[in-house]
Amino acid sequence: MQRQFVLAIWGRETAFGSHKSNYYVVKALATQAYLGRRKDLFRTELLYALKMLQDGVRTRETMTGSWAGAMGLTQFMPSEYYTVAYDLDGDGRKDIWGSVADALGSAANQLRAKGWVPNQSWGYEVRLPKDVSCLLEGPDNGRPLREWVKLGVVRASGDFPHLALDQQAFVLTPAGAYGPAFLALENFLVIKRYNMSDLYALFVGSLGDRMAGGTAFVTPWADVQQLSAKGIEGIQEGLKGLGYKVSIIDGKAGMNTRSLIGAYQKANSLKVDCWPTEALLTHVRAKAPAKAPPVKGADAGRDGAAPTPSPPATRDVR
Ligand SMILES: [Ca+2]
Repeated sequence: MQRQFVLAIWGRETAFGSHKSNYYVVKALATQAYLGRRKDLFRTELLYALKMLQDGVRTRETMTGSWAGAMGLTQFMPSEYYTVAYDLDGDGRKDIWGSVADALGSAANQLRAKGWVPNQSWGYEVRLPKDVSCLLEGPDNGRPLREWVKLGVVRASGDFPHLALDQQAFVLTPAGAYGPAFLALENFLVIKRYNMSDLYALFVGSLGDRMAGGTAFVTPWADVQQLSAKGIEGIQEGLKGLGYKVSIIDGKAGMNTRSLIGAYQKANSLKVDCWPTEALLTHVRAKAPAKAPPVKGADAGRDGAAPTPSPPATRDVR
């Protein structure tokens, strides 16, 4: 795979090794396996972490990592150490903590295992024509890049590489109508499998491009207000109640949620910007079928509860 993207992952995960997280990984994973939202996943990782101690890969003192148990220069979970860590410097040890070659080789091996398409980019910044709006966002509306070109999509700077025209691409508008738009390719989804976040994949893809001599995004990000996770959950619940295909109610305005917001706005003759706002929440709530009144004592306070603070941005979910 192209070297600039693993370099970008190293930069994003640990600022090229300068950021050290010092949670004891066994304790961090045990906590997540007991209290976290994805207990099964973390229980498996806990067992792999214990195996690492048993196998002498790390000691009790050096078994440190993020709050979610990710370790080393490119932040690997314990199971990934056993499946995709790679001894690139050839000294007989897979040292993702102290060897830059091993850490970058391991990240490349991991991306390859997740389906990296050789010699393909992650995507391109584009300008969308009027009738290709944000509600066409996401892989479900994907089609070959040359068909997007026929619909009037142009690259923000320069032309698309000729070889890319046959590749499957989909629209990505991370800030709805209020920021740059992209045509994303399969490798965007591969980076997302490394860390399940659109903005993570965009960060890594764009940083890799810049390292390889590319330029900054042409379209600026507008200073848009972020609706709270609770508010986004309210919109997701409302849309689901109205029959929209909401894939998961998680309080995050991802591709699925943004495009459904666009569909809802279009159906209700609102301005189509695919962006969750307080006004939209009110609009959806007024339309959505009323919930049954709460039963006293049952699940008390769920709706009034303070939003759970987000954990620090680090790699745990894929
Ligand atoms: Ca090595």
